[in-house]
Order: sequence, then structure tokens, then C-alpha cells
Amino acid sequence: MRIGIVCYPTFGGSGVLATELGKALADEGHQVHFITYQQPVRLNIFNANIFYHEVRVPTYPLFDYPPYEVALASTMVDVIINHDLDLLHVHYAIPHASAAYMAKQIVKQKNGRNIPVITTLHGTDITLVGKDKTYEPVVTFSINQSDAITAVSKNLRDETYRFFAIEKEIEVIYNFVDVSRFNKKPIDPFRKVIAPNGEKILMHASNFRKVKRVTDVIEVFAAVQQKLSAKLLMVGDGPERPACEELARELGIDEHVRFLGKQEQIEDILAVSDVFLLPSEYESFGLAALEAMAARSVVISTNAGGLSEINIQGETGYMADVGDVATMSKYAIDLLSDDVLLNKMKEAAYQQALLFDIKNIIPIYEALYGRFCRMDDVSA
Ligand code: GMT
Repeated sequence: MRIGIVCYPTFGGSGVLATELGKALADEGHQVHFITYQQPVRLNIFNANIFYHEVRVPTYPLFDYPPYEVALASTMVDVIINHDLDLLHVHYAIPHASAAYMAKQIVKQKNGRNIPVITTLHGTDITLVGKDKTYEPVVTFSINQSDAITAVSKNLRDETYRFFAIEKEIEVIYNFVDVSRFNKKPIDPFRKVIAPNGEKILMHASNFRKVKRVTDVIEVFAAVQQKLSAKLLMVGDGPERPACEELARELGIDEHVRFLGKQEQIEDILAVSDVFLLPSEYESFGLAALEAMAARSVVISTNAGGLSEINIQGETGYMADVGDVATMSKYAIDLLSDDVLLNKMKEAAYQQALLFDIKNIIPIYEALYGRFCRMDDVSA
């Protein structure tokens, strides 16, 4: 199949998932065309089946806001027609689903083809940004106009039905992880640099937006630090990072906290971590948590959104209510003080991650594509 994938190219979960999906589809022999404004961060390999089409948004003195959606739709039209795409798979509804709708209409008028559009909902496109009045009518319309809609968890599917007047079935296709990539032995010299006296290592990774409640990570770590020697690795960057750095200084734990910034080799960092903290206000799925589990890091998170669909309380990790720093701290202290329990849960986390291995999920997407591929071709 010739598949167009539209996504955000940044470190956000939707872009990561879309890029890994495209890479896996290319490995399966499909021709994959990424359409976005910048090379996706995880698109770091050469594969003869992968094409990247950059959306250029020309500026003009009149434009305070250059019209990205128009440029995106025009690029979609160009790629669909000139590379004879079989379908378009857009990740994150805003503005990808509405741009895809526009492109679909233009292609229909230009050459009579009805290009199938599949929209995958990821999270904040529904729960935070999408339901805002300024976007809601366009989001509802463009989701309903998609030929197929998928959500990355049951929770996100239900939230979408709750907030939007959706007239179609939303299929749940869980996010996935390439377990073989994350199942790595810790690099000993790296562990020694971070924790020279064999301290336990806690970790957090995100884009440090408010929804991630990153200062809760610092508070949990401060509580842990009072009971046992540990180190904290903070991976990623974003608006809440300065608040975290300040809080760590205020609490007198800054010498034990390292802010590593954006990192591409996340698997090497996960491999040395014992516990992964994710105290988010909401996670539709929590891809970062799944990647941690695949690396045998035990996830202590909130029970928000779809996190309980991947993490099993008391077996593969722990969950507490949003903002309940005390309970998350207690879980972390108990776990890190008991090596037998820690190792048992690390293994259980890994086994759970295997259920979401890329090998199990890619065929589900391929089957979905097969249902819509060339739906305009009556002979197919
Ligand atoms: O919140 C992020 O880290 C980025 C965001 C995105 O769409 O780029 O992530 C959402 O999609 C991920 C991939 O499906 C999910 O794993 C995240 O849980 C989800 N984030 C939220 O719901 C807050």
C-alpha cells in the first residue's frame, strides 16, 4: 500500500507513535509518505520505502498567523495525486483531520478519487484543546467526515463520545512499543556516573507541560530522598521546567536531580532507571509509561485517563489519584526499599509491555487500512 502519514514532528507522543508506525509499515514493504512541517524526531533512519514531504508555509507581511492548514492541505493534495496514495492516516485531530477533509474534497474534484482518510485521536486534541469552543465545531465535523476513526485507549474513545457529537464508531487501537529496542542492559559506566554509590534511580520524561504536573515529580522525589539515597533524572523540556528547577533548589535536593533536556536515546536512560514517575493530570494512554515498562522501569503514576489500561495496580506498578503526592511517595519508598519486590515488579512491567509490542499492533492497523484501501476502486 502507499500510505500518507500526517503528524506533528516533535517529541510529543502522537508524533512518536505516528513515526514508529510509519517505520514499521515501511519495514513490512509498504510505501510510507510522511507529510509534516519538519523531519519527525524519530525519523532517523534511511529506508527506501520512506518519503518525507515538508510542508512549506510561505510568510507574507499581511499574515500575523501564516495559514499552516491551507499549506498542509495543498501538500496533501500534491502527495496524494503525484504519489498515487491509497490512503491518508492523520494523527492528532487538530488541524490534521480538517486539512485532510479539505484535501479529500479537492482530490475528488480534481481527479474523481475518493481518498480514504483515517484519523487517530491521541489525547489533548480531544480532552484539552479540541473541546475548546474555538475549535470544537471544526473538530466534530472533521472527525465525523473521516472514513475511520481510531483512539489510542478506551478512555479516550469514551471521552470523545462524551465531548463531541460523533456519529461514527471509534475503534480502539492501543499504542505500541518496540520492546526489542527498550529491552536493553543498563550501561554500567553511565549508571556509575549518575549514581556512583549505587543509589536507586528515578526518572521522568515528558514535554513539561502543565498537564504533566512535573512539580509533583520533584515533591515525590524529595520525600523519597528523606528515606533513602536516590537520584532523579528529568528528561525533556518545556514550560514547567524552570518551576521544577526552582522547587528542587527550594527543597534542597537539586544536587540529586539532573535535567537532561531532550534526548533521542531514551532507551539508554530508561535502562538505568528503577522507577518511572508520571503524575499527569491526564494521559489518554501514556506512551512514555509503556516505554518505561518495556525497559523494566516500574511506573508510579496517577490513575488518570487510560493509564489503568496499561499499568496494573500492585502488579506492574502503582497508581494514585491526581495530586496525591503522599501516596505516590509511599509507593516509591516501599518499592525502592525492597529489592525482591522491585525486581518482581520490573519483570511484571516488562511482561505487560510485551502485550503492547509493535508486532501485535501493526497487523491491526494493516487490517484497518485493508478495509478502506482503494474504496473508490470498484474493481478492488
Ligand atoms: O501529551 C503529550 O506528551 C503529547 C501528546 C500528543 O498527542 O502528542 O500525547 C498524547 O498522545 C500520546 C500518544 O498517543 C499518549 O500516549 C499521551 O498519553 C497523550 N497525552 C495526553 O493525553 C496528555
